[in-house]
Amino acid sequence: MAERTLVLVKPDGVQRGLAGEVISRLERRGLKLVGMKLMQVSDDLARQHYGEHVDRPFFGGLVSFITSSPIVAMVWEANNAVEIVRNTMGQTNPVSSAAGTIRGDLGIDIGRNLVHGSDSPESAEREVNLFFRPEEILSYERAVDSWINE
Ligand code: D4T
Repeated sequence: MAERTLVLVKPDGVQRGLAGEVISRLERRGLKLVGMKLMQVSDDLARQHYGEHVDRPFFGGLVSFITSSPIVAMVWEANNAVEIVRNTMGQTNPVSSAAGTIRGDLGIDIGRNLVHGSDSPESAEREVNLFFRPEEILSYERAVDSWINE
């Protein structure tokens, strides 16, 4: 099975009407969408998701931001999906994100960086399981696949 990764369009992305733009960029790159929902993140889920940052000074702001308004949670699939999504999103801080990336084209502030993508296959598995039940992730064939992957 191809690698899977979790992508979130954060509250700023949904509020700014950029969810479609994010989805479109990932679709055009060639990744396959296998799970998607609009959801309100609970305080509990936010704390689990950002658990590795619990001791950082920005943790409180991160949790209150991600729970402040709905997000779009997605699972995308491809060989090397984690790395491909990370480089499509650009550096964490939009100040340093290359033009042509989601953050480099659409953002200017690290606290409003529009999207999240898992940072390793291990994180991806943990995060996909946090946000999705197994039956919410679909398997299907795309007729175009042989034009995307050799
Ligand atoms: P996410 O998790 O949002 O995809 O971000 P990254 O994986 O690219 O980066 P991260 O885990 O280091 O940071 C998580 C989240 O915290 C915000 N943040 C980060 C912040 O507000 N101030 C900071 O100084 C840092 C390092 C942005 C992303």
